[in-house]
Amino acid sequence: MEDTSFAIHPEKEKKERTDVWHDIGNMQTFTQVDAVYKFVCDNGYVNIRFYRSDIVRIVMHPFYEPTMETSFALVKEPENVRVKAGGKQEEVELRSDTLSVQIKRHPFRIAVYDRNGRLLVSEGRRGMTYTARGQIMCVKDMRATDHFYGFGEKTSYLDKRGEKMTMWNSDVFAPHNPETDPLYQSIPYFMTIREGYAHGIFFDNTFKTVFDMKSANDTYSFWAEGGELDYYVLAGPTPKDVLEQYTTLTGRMELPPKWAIGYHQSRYSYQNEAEVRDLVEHFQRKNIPLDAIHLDIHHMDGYRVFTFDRTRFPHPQRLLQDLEEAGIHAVPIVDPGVKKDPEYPVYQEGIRQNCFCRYVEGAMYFGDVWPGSSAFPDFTSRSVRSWWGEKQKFYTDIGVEGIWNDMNEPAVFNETKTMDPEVIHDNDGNPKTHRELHNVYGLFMAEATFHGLKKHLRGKRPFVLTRAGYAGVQRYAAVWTGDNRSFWEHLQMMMPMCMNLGMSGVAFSGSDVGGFAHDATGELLARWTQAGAFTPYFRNHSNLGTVRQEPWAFSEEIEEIVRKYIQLRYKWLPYLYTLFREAYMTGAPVMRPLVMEYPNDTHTWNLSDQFLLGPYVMIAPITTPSTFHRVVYLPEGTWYDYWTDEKIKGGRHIMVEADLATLPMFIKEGAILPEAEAKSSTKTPDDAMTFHIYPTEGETEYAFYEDDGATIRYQEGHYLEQRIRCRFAENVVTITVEDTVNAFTPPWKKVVFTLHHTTPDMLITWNGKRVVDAFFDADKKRAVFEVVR
Ligand code: MIG
Repeated sequence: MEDTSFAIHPEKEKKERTDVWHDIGNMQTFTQVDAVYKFVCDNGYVNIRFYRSDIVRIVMHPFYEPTMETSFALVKEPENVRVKAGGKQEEVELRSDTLSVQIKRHPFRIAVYDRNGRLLVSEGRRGMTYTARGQIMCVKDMRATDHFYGFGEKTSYLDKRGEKMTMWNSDVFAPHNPETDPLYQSIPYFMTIREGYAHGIFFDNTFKTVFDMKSANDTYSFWAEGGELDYYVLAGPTPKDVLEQYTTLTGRMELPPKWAIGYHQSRYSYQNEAEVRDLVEHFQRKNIPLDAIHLDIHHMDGYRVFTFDRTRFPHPQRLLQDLEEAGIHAVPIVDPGVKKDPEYPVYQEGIRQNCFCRYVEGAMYFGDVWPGSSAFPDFTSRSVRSWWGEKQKFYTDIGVEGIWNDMNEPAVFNETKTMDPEVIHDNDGNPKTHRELHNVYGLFMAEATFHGLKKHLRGKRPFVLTRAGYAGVQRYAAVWTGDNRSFWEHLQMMMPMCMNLGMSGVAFSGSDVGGFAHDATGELLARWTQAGAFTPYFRNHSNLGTVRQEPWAFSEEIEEIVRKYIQLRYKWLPYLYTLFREAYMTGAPVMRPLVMEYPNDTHTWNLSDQFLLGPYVMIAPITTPSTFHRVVYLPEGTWYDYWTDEKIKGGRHIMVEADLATLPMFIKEGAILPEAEAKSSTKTPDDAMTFHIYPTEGETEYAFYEDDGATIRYQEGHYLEQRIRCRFAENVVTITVEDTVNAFTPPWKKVVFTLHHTTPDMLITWNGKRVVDAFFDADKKRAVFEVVR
């Protein structure tokens, strides 16, 4: 070699650092082309475009004008926004009705203010930068009062100030620690809460990205390995506004079928038909509600997707029918890997129709997963997604309505844990490497599954559960937090994880109740079921080789407690369902950190061990062993202990006693809460609806939502919406119920009102009529009366 030119290989010289960060430099020109404001700088090109008056998009590329392409996350086209552009000597201002973008010329730096002149984001010594290798980074000023939320699925505490987080979808079986990062989902988005006001940034870049809210005292940054520096500033000013803005860009969930928000039982794996039937028999005999049983990978023939192992599951259709009669849905797992097997029709078809990922030169990509060497559908291509969608028919034909997508990071058994970054994705004729599209693989797979199911369910709502995803995943699937362990620490951690998923647009999330890996104990299962009963997604799941974790697996005492809380879940379904409707309409999460409702309250900023359901219900689980008390923070206002109705003044921390059978729960004054009866599954119609009212001086109201819980007819207006009002003044309680939308007739006719904290001398009226037959429970200080709808 030394005899050839190799001896003077240029790389031999390469001792200089390649990662020098170049500043974008000064603004040279500024032009407007239609609604896009274009800036040419010394070292880069920037386009700015308003999507709405409260959403502005900023895109930079160091070497050429930005393409203004968006990722698959975006569902929103820019609106016509009235913008005033003004150029002064030192800076350019772009002003909508809501935002003012102020751009300094020397050097090019961007600041965004809201309509009240409040500074949202700004750049100082550094702003937009890049390296010769095509990495890009944006550095923004950070205030001492900034707190950060969102970032999708991250371990550790609620407030991400002081954290540095990477987005690179990863299958992590090793214990999830506070430092374990990244996990399965990549949602490159966050919300800043500063002095009670919120704004957001969505960095729509599908390469590996890093958010650094840690390394500097007065700046934070977001970085990507490649692509364009493409981000949206969301104006807020409340946390709910930011979620409305973010989900305007990335979409909202559709309403799940009601069965999907019931209780799910899973294990890796229920191995055969007899085991599944035995499970059903146990749930029925023990009077424990159940809506879904998951079929993990053992249901397949040699882990070939869209097959059944006919020894273990000889009559899947009959099994599914029997489950259906018992009110139970089966949810089979479907992984992306398709076994390389010339006699396997799905593989044959995929090959013949060119559905699998390849290298740019044409060679197939194979990776090892459960079935051995496997090919991976290229979900970035529309035709492959519709092929995969058609495959769902294998399941829908026998009555399946929900699918569980696992391993879709994609996980591959090799050193890097995933697909070769050099694999090329067709991306509908706009080819890109896996390095660029890795983080969206799971999102595309969920899309294919969701739309395939939806098509074949002909008007019924599908349920999809996904492990991996990107921004926008909420449009297609619920997310569970993957392979946690039966550790108390993981019960603790699931709260901030799910709350931050909720702050990231994913309203439908949950953790494996009881813990996946490691052995659960009865006490852990009891406490986790208490908390899990109030997470949006509620599934007990455990790993191969761990102790059994079904509700009855430990002792009668534990079974009793677990039953009580699963039943409680069913009583609370109408309230939860109304919150899911809110998520569908506005993007607001079901499970909320306190900071969402009380952003001004310093105690809430990093409060990670209690959460709210909507604005009125506080859940404060016990998350340590042999512990029968805890401190609970109650924000300002008056609260009631859910179990005793004791009235408690808020704005302080309180000490609460809670034996193993008690989950501390508190209701805020002014709440109106619907409650159903416990039942064996959501298949059983409600014959009564109870409304609990916690009166407050003056007036309070609640918008109750109900529909058929199964079809998509609600999207054409077939639902019931009731406005329930309660006015309370000088011992007179005035309740009015008004159907604001009456296009669905619920099965229940009987309506029960329970007024908390009343006295016998109170005068009650309902829809203008004096209620004379209210029953007064002196012990509980409750007045109860019944009417017919
Ligand atoms: O790596 O299908 O997170 O819920 O039971 C194991 C078997 C593959 C990982 C999932 C887990 C599931 C398991 N899967």
